[in-house]
Amino acid sequence: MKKITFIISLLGLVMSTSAFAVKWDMPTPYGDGNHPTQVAKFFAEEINKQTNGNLNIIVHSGGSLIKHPEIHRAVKSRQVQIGEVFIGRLGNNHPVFKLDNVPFLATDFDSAEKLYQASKDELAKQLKKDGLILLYTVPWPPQDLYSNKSVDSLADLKNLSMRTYSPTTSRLADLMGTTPVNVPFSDIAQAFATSVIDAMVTSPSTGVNNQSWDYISHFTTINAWIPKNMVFVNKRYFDKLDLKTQAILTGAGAAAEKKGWELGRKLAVEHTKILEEKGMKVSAPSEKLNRELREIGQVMVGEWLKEAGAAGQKIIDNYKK
Ligand code: PCA
Repeated sequence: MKKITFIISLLGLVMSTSAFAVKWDMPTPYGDGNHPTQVAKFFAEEINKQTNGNLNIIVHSGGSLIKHPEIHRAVKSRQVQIGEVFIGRLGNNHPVFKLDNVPFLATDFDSAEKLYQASKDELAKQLKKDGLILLYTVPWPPQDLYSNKSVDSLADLKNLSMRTYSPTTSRLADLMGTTPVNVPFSDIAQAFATSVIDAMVTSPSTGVNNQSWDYISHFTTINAWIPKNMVFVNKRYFDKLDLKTQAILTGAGAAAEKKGWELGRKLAVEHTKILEEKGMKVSAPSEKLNRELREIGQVMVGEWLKEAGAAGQKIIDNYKK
């Protein structure tokens, strides 16, 4: 009798934990030193904890499982269950993804949050068309200008090669009178060292994570825009979870988003300070440069509205409300 009780309780134990545990792979594009990946790990740990290991999400950072350009497709085609991408990369799929990199529209965190809220429904709607559910976003600090000389006006950048990372930033490089060169995050140092690029617009965090002080001298705080990463899950996999687990996943997404936005704000300050401490020449843009860049911003918002039509106008109206 004792033996039977033992076997039954053992069975119960096995059933309540690992025997039915679901394992999900979560590819992320950036390495462990980057805050979006730290947020992804926090998100996965929360779910693991709250489900007693029944939903075990494994974060594969830095494109180790799937390279950045393939992650969206991999989740869409159910090769993996969940993943993270830089929103602006998908710019050619739909204008709402382009909006994430439009410069001089939302240049501080309060505005960026407002723009996110105004565009969130459209973002979720476009993901849904691919069978994906938006779980959370993580912003990068504002995008600033890295160069190897002081830049007083756009004339100082003329004909230089500018690193880009999305369709919108390629257009920006054009309008700045520079030559756009698409360089992935992991190749930045190499691209500067071999003179493939002379300048870039990205966050202070990118510089800190790539030790930019070793090969770039100037950092101008143009605060051009605040782009985001997003994490989405394939709906078919989400629907297979019981309701309680679904709620845990959504809840952990909300907690990750809160943490991500707090981190973005914090790192904007901390990482700019590190660049300065490491010897980069950090300065605010001149009035002339500011004016020239804002004019480009207006052109790009105009172009975006033309492309995005009524849905785009609605987002901008809501943002400006
Ligand atoms: N860093 C990433 C995306 C935006 C950012 O600040 C990059 O430069 O690729």
